[in-house]
Amino acid sequence: MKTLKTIALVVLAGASFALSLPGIAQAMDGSSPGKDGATAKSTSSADMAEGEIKKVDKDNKKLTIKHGEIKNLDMPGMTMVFQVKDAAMIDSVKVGDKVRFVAEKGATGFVVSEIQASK
Ligand SMILES: [Cu+2]
Repeated sequence: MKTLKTIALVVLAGASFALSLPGIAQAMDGSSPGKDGATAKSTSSADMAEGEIKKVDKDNKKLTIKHGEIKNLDMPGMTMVFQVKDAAMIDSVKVGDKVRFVAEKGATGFVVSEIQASK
């Protein structure tokens, strides 16, 4: 009788251990949507072009940027001058900074509408 009780306990322990496995698997699955969400976020920042600040012309509110491909402008990588949409952008960068930015074609040339330091 005592032996039977011991066996029953071992079976119960085994069963609860087995039950905890799907629980762990579920917890791991549960973390996937969060990871996917992060991937989706980095996809949207992938729309930004990458570049390096070559020259800051504060007086004329212009930046010379050596940039990678700019998909929305169908432009390959090159070094060129951009105007900035907001004068404060001029103060937010310095020569040598690696940046990610969004450029638009304006009436008088290409304009940086968004810029951020890249990591
Ligand atoms: Cu260009």
